[in-house]
Amino acid sequence: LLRPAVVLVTTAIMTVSLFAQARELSVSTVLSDAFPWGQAAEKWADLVKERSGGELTLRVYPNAQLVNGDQTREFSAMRSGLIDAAVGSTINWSPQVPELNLFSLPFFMPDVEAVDAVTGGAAGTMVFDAIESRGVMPLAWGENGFRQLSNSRRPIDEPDDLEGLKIRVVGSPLFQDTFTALGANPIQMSWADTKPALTTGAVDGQENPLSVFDVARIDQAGQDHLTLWNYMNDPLIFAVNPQVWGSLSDEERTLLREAAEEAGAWEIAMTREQEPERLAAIKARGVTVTELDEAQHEAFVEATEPVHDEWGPRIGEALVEAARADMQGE
Ligand code: X2X
Repeated sequence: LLRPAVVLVTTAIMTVSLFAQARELSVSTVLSDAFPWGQAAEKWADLVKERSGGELTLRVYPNAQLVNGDQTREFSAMRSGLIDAAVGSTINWSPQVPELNLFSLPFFMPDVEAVDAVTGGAAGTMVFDAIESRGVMPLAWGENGFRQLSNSRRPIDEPDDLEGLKIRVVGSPLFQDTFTALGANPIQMSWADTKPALTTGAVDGQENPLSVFDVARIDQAGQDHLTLWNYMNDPLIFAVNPQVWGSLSDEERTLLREAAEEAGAWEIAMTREQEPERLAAIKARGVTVTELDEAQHEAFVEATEPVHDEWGPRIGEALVEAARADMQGE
């Protein structure tokens, strides 16, 4: 026999669970939590779980598995609701959001101060508005990092050294133009195919941040030469499908956004702090590291100027100008 008090309590619990159903959102990433990028998403998930008391949870799906490894379809999948949320790269989303090519303009943002000025400035707001206008709600910034060039053939310290080298690039048209301008032979492929292609020698080189080179052990694929040229920074963006966003309470939205901002700031700081030790580890494995002096740097800048002329209008001159002004502290 159930006593009335027990019945009341049972009913109350059922009512609470009916009205406050725990909700799980899928979060796509390209890299797993072996990398800072995946750790950013896991941090976001941890904070959301903790602060919502488990009522809202994020489940991270790494390796672009929700889009079968096709990372340049991640944005479309999030827009259509196939994916609820993502921590994604500006490069991978640039085919759908041309404004994101801003970050890929070669030698445009020289250092982390410039990156922070842009993401935290008027240009950053314009980029978030562009993402929203293209059907996804952006919440916060993270960072994959400055992308460096590696290859199996020779040290590279001038554009001529790239002549004829097959360089794997992400399937984003700007990269085709940049590496063509440098005299290389760019080959578009997904991240999933990259290490095998390097290992077999189907391609000679690739470009990725130090954390990716280090964790993925790109040196094991015969990539003996690494040039530190900081030619572009690859920010990450935490974002949510707009219907999902619209279905959340104000409280949940604040929670989700603040957790993304905190996870992003945490991951950006960590990524930057770890760079010196990663470089030391890469050198210790026998990779020759080439740094550019001013004249060598300038030669790369000049060789890639046509990319700016070509892409400025596609990105939007107003955005490019706003980014320049942000960097100059105007
Ligand atoms: O594919 C790449 O090079 C990676 C992992 O850096 C991105 O997803 C942009």
